[in-house]
Amino acid sequence: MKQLVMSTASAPIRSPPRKLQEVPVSAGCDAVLKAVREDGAVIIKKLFTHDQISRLNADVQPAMDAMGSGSKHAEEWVRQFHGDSTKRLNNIVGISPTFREEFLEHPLIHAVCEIIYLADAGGYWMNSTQVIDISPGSKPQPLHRDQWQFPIFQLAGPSAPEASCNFIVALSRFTDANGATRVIPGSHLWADFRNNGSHEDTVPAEMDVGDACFISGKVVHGGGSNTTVGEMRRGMAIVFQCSYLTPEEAYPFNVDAKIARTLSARGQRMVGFRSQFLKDSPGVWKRNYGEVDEVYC
Ligand code: AKG
Repeated sequence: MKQLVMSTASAPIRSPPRKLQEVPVSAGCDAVLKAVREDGAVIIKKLFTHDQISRLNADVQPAMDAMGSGSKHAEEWVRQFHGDSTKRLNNIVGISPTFREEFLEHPLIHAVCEIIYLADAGGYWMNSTQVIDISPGSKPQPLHRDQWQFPIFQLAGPSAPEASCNFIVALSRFTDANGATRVIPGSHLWADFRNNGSHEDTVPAEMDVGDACFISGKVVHGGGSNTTVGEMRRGMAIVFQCSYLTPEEAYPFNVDAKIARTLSARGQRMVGFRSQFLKDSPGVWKRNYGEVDEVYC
């Protein structure tokens, strides 16, 4: 078993690059993890084919069409985070057969997650999957680190285990102008994670359809502003986390058990239809001290 490779405690200090590194999907997980260890983010070229992306887009389109833009949340900062004219669709597992059968089973995604989480935490599951449409005229999303959902990790500094990681897949082209995700390379190494830097420090994750920007939960990033007149930017965030942390999406309440039964055992574990057996522990997310799969799967 390889040791945790996201740890950055002894990484040499280098000046932040003005462009994210790109690796072909064929380079494999060592190349992905090397780049993310250096910069906190990396673009994986052609993680998915155009055919896979167009089938996924077709699966989610009716739900995206039925959905209004912006947040109904009372608090202003949450509305800003959501984006006034941004659409955010969850439950892609329940909605899209293409996601369930192909995206959720991608070998490189699991190879990367296994290295990050197995030696360290003993297990991982999905935090959320969200299709995000950023409309023309949208302002930039406030900069943040994904691990801010788990405040103790914000206090634990750059060499702490990786709470979460995110594959942001380009379901349309991502350009500087249409709202490509903005990242501050190197910000996963900053000593003080209360500092989210500024938009001037960011670089756009420009991508072709099917590429993915893989980011550490420690790196500062956010959706970009869409300054185009008529070009929608569509991305999908697929977020994983160690399985001792509570996911954002309450999958077992969203995904029908009939659909869950069609998933692989690993797919079921990703969405809470199986128990989570962590390192050096009798496990969590159980029923009668046993596996939940006896009931659901
Ligand atoms: C978030 O919603 O937390 C994001 O970081 C979204 C990034 C994007 O839409 O490019």
